[in-house]
Amino acid sequence: MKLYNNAQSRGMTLFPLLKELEIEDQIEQIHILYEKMHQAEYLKVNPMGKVPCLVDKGIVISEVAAIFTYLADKYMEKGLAPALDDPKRGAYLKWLFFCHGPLTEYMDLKGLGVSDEQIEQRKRSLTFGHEESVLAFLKNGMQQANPYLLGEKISAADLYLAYWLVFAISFKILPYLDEFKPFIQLIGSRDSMKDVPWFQKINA
Ligand SMILES: N[C@@H](CCC(=O)N[C@@H](CS)C(=O)NCC(=O)O)C(=O)O
Repeated sequence: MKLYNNAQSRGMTLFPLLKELEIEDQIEQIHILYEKMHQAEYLKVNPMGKVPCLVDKGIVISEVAAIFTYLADKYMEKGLAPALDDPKRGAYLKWLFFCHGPLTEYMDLKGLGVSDEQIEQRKRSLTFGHEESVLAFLKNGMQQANPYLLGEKISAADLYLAYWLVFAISFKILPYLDEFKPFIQLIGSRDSMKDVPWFQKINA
């Protein structure tokens, strides 16, 4: 497999997953400079001109959540994805796609400094609705985590959510609420997360 990526991109969310799946040695990492992403050579791989992008035997998978889902399913025996007939599969997909859609849209708009008034005016068409819904959804999920989102076993959704949470908290896009702490500390204590700088930053 080839993973087209850039160390300053959201593609870094995938590294803990590769470590947990123990497949780092099966993936050729291809570093793409931002200046090259919209040039013909890379557009042939991903016409969106974006990273990350995974290519597995000619199958092209762009979009971080799709890559999480694809890899966790491909290596299902590693236990990071519930089986297709496992009732936990619904919550698993919900969390992966909540992170990919509403949470990242919210983070992008907050990071750009879009005002609360503008968000309020567009709340019906924004995928996250409004800020209180995002915070309430996250708090509720964290409170119900036992200790992971799906219960006793960690999943790829925990890795993806924890990465985005610590990133957003580090950049003061989200507050570091008490409700988040047990979950963040639990995921942050894993070997696969030790190179993720945002964990150290929020605890500094
Ligand atoms: N929806 C895509 C977004 C990917 C994305 O926006 N990647 C950025 C880096 S974080 C990128 O490649 N930017 C290059 C560009 O737009 O020129 C995903 O989640 O995978």
